[in-house]
Amino acid sequence: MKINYSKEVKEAQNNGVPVLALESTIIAHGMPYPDNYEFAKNAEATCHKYGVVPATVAIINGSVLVGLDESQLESLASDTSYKKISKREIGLALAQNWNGATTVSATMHIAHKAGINVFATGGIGGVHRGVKYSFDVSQDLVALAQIPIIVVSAGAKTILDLPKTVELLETLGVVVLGYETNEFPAFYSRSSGVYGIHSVNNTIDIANIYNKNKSGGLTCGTLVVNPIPKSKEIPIIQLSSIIQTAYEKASRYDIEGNKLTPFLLNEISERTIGKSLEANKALALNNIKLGAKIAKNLS
Ligand code: PSU
Ligand code: MN
Repeated sequence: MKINYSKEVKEAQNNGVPVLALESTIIAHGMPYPDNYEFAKNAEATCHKYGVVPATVAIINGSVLVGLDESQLESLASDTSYKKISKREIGLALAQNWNGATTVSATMHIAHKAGINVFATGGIGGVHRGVKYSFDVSQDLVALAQIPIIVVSAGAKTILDLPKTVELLETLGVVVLGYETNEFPAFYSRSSGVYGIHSVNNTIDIANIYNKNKSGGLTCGTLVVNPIPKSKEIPIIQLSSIIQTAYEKASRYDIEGNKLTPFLLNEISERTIGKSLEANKALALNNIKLGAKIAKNLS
């Protein structure tokens, strides 16, 4: 796979400057325009402010890009023809010259091939509610089991079945490190009532655990879950009925497969009058800050 590095990423790698991978589905399918463009620029600026070089991953015209310039970021944010590319679609996208935004699973794969070991995102995909009927489980979980990089997230949304998501992460052999918490965070909310993860209190520990996983020959990823800042949190109780309604609407309109997550996100954003969008931006930037610290500890 040919990887096209931005000049800045290439230089950073040659000079031992830490690089932080970022995904592009959160931009193309996770937020509306122009908020998503502002967010993407803010994400890059936050990386620079915290001493790491941003490497946003995307596939443009069948080329794998690691590190985007401003016009590429804007195209990703505003051009609605970008597909959502998970790990299984990488080869397809390259063979058929697609424009596509990469999900957590695809970004993990590309970042790992590009020699980057830390990746910050918003939330990971997981086991959907209604899995009993739909069998809908995100490829992100499988990628976490297979690709040895650090993923920093705010947990996963309560649009998912969080207890089953955490169980499956255990089954798949993925270590989950709660940053200053032993409770799996629920994206917009700091708490979920789901425990069964390990608490860590500093980034040096995270870097050490990752290094031990690697030297121990473990090929799984290291998942760091970082709760949303308190000031931006939306308590779970305010979200439950909105999520319930969004699922019912999705089912009425036969929305399923990879269309489901973007649909649910949009419904929630509309019904919380933008509050969820603000929360989404804040938690993603918070993850970038933590990811930057980890990347610096590793370099
Ligand atoms: N969850 C969010 N925001 C997102 C996504 C998930 O809160 O933008 C995106 C990520 O790119 C993730 C993908 O990898 O959705 C998972 O999609 P699916 O559930 O179809 O696997
Ligand atoms: Mn799915």
